[in-house]
Amino acid sequence: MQTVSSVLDSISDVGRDATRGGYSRGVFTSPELSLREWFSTEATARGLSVETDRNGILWAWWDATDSRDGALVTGSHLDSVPGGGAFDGPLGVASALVAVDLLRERGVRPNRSLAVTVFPEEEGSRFGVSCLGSRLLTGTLDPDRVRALTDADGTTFADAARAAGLDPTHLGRDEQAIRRIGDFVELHVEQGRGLIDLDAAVAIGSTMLGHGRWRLSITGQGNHAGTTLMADRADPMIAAAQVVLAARKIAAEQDGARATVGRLQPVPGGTNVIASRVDLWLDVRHEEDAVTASLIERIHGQAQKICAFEGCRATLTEESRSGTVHFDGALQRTLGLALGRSFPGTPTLPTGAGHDAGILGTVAPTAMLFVRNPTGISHSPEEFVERDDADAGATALADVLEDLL
Ligand code: HGY
Ligand code: MN
Ligand code: MN
Ligand code: MN
Repeated sequence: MQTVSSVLDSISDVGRDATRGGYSRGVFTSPELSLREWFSTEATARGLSVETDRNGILWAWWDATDSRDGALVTGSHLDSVPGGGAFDGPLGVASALVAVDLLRERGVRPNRSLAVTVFPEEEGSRFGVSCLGSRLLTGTLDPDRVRALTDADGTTFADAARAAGLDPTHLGRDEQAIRRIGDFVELHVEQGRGLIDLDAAVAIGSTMLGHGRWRLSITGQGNHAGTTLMADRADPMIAAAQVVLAARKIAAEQDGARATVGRLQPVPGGTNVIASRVDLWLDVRHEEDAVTASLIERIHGQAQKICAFEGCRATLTEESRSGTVHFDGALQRTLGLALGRSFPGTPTLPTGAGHDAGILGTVAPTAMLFVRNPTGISHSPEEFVERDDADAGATALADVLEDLL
């Protein structure tokens, strides 16, 4: 039987990013499309029947009963951040496939169907909106807005989805899919230091930090770097630099807050050109949704003041937002009991990262399992999971699925 590591080894060359390091597997780009192919092959080899739904979500079915309604669903995502690690997403998918092998080996006869799923654009790295697939499924995103989303090259989501074999006119809330999700359990690599500090291989998710993404466009006066005196400039890059520092200051003064500018794009982006515009993206998170709202408000207010002083203008656009999620209590207890057999004393752990399980929590009970990452680093090539911990995760997932089937 395959181990999680051997399943992951089979995709370890897909989407390697020679420039950034790590992996760049944007949704519906060729690396992610080949991972979708890989998933279908792996699932089919396990006797699962694979379907793609209207929103591009892959479902691999163990049809244990004559209905798929109220099924037990597990899975994660295969898209990555640019230069991301090997485990964020794929660990959950590979562990679900190995958990199916374990259930079969144990001779488990499910009382309901089981589906292993892959959600598209969880990272929102190509089209900007995180958990795009699960937001479409639950109807919390306007399909017209999604169709018009564009990537860095100006390709629309509609065109990318069509090229991937979807009919973009069918995007949107999927009542059948919602009926089919009886419970959803997602296994994921831990993206912080929690399991290092707890000295445990596996934890049950307790809460998921609320988070939002905003685009701030700062316009100034593009001009020549040599002929424009410093006093005569309205340089959006100078304003942007101050906004980045202001965001850091505002978040640092708010207990538990996180504010990140990981992406900043000057236009036109010439070495000898004073930018006419700078776009930057704010990722702001806090456990209390009202605090997240006030943080972005304060950062925006500061940005307006900075721009007024620098002779620039700032426009803020919200790209996506999700409230803090408290995972389903009953499901958490079931996970605790299931893990009690082989993983006594499994801790619970809050996550600062967002996941599809958070979005799906609006339509079904959801829970998460986290697997130790000994570097405590994620969204980076340094993200890691030891082989034994990866297999412990799959065993833990199989224990949980067995009790829920
Ligand atoms: O951004 C996040 O928190 C997740 O990794 N998509
Ligand atoms: Mn991620
Ligand atoms: Mn993830
Ligand atoms: Mn010139």
